[in-house]
Amino acid sequence: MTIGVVCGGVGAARFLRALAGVWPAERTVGVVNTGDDTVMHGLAISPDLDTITYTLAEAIDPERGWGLRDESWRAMEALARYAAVRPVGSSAAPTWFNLGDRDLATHFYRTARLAEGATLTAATAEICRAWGLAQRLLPMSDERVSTIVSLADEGIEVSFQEYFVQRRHSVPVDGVRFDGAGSAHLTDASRSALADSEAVVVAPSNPLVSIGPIRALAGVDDVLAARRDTVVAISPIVGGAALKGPADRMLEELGHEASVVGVARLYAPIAATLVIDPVDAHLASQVEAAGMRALVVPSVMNDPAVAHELARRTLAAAGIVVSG
Ligand code: FO1
Repeated sequence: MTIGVVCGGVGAARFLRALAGVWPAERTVGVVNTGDDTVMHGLAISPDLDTITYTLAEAIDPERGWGLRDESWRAMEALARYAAVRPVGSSAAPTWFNLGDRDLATHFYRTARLAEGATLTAATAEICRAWGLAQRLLPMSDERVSTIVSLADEGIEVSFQEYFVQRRHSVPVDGVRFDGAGSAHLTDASRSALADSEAVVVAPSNPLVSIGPIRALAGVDDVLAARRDTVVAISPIVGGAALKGPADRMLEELGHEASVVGVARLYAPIAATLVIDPVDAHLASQVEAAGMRALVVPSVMNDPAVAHELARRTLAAAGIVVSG
């Protein structure tokens, strides 16, 4: 009996960490967004998988929310020498995407294993084992799916990291698409996690660019819709603002409401319950009008006791009662 968790990055990582307090980690499976994945310096980088791995290993940098704590940046500093001689038109030596010295080892390993013919699922399982994780983390697909963002002011499309990191997600967007999603497949393991788990939780991640790429894969919405009574989503929008990142602005820019009601309209087809924070309790009836049961529970996970209770009540909403 497992719990499946549909995951983006930081919010999902924090929820999985809390879930480990109420549900056995070895019976927890995360299906993780890989639309943010990128190649830098020829290295395969999977930010959401790594954010979750490092968080569950208690190795994440707590302030940044990505990368390793106590990190050093000697390789990035050394790269500046080459950035200075890079010819016009070359993308060699990108210095806008920061890779810490110890974090590089993860990307070296993943890249080498993929070059040997391993799947991303296999490489991820090995990385999780190296970090001592009991949870199973699964990339949503072993095939490449890339989140592409249209920038309203520049009139161009860029990769997710060019939007998120290079432009510090501070520019307006007027479109998002998931390149490759039409032909990529949900892995069998991920499909089983969504179809066969006792309950599925949609983590408090960006509904458009973290959960969106997973839902863009054929069959995902159908699998979740078929069991929607045991699917619980946690709103990443609290009081009209994103817990982290640009979800609030993105929702508005792309024609949705930046509120728990907007989130409910997106998730109603696949989940019966939306967990909303008490600051949004006055919107519960509108969440219900959008087709979801509203469960009011403190959901800002900056206190371990709050996170623990959020995990416990989220499982209870899916019919799983755990003690403590
Ligand atoms: N986020 C940043 O804001 N700046 C960075 O330089 C950066 C580097 C980076 C390197 C490896 C990694 O796994 C994640 C990294 N992130 C960085 C975070 C990441 O790009 C985003 O938080 C996610 O893609 C959004 O979920």
